[in-house]
Amino acid sequence: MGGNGRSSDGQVTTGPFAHSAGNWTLTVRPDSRPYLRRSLASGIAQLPSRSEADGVLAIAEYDAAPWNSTSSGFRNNLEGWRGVNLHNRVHVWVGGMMSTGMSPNDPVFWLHHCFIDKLWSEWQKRHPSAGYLPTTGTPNVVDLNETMKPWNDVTPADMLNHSARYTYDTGF
Ligand SMILES: [Cu+2]
Repeated sequence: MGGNGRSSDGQVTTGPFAHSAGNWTLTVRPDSRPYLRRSLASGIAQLPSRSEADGVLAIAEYDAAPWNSTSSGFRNNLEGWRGVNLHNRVHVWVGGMMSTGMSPNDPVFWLHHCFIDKLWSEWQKRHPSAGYLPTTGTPNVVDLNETMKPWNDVTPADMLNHSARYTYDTGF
């Protein structure tokens, strides 16, 4: 993954994504700077802990009204808008591009999001009788059988069982 960004400009100068070594020129970027930037542990000191992740996995309900960033439930606690802050905190901890809308420029983004998806898979196994919410009739929210933008041919229900496409070694 390479290292931290240097203090002067946040540029990652080590590893396979070091632009200064001729690698990883950013083509979709917010400004003229073509290099990957990080600032590890400067925005927040600590990454989430295992016990914090376990606490979120223990939440039995997937989501709740009003279905936004104030909602209780697993989704919002996993995303990090409330509670111990799992997903969002990792973006802030890595810093640089990861704390912006350009976060997919950092290969760490893909590992991070894959791990969030793994936590979702673990949550499904821990709560087999729970499921995606809301199920139906919720204005301005994607219900279980409504299509998701931008694809318009995939619903949350289509994505609940991912095992035909991939699996995780979830350990239980
Ligand atoms: Cu993210």
